[in-house]
Amino acid sequence: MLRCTVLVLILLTIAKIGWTREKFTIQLNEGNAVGAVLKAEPFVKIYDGYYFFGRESLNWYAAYEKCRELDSELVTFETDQEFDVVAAYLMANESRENYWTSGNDLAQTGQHKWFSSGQRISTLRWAVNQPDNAGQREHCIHLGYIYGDSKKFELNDRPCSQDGNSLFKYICEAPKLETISIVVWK
Ligand SMILES: [Ca+2]
Ligand SMILES: [Ca+2]
Repeated sequence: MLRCTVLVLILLTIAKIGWTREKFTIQLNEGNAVGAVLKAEPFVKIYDGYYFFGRESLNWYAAYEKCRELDSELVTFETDQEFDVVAAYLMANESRENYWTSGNDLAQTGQHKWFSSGQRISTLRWAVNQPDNAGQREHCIHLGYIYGDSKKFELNDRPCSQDGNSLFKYICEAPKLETISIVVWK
């Protein structure tokens, strides 16, 4: 009799679980999927990224620290399209300054990677003959008008620190946005 009662209870429990539907569902989407109003300051929206243009001239490490203070990192150009839209923004604002990116080959000379992602740098935006690791001491990557006759922004490697001619402005990039949607039965 006891065994029979337990069996009935188990069957009832299974049946109850089977009837219970989830009360809510959580869904993650890339970007601002619902067009929410965002307060992005001090970051500026350019295409689908958010950037901050630091105005102090710093070595690469100090620039990285400044970005971390904003919960961001030095800019990483995952695509040349991203490089182009940021460069176009700077040109539209008539800037010909130098700006640090997250790129470097500090871990292994000649293996240039984006520090924020660890991904290899594959770009067609290097200036002619760069990166050249001039003087065997250029391990951090910036964008700027590299040569006297340069007509556009390009990438170059320069000493990360301990060089008075490598104190540059910097671009921080905010983390990618995600939208969390919670759908509730009511
Ligand atoms: Ca990026
Ligand atoms: Ca160089």
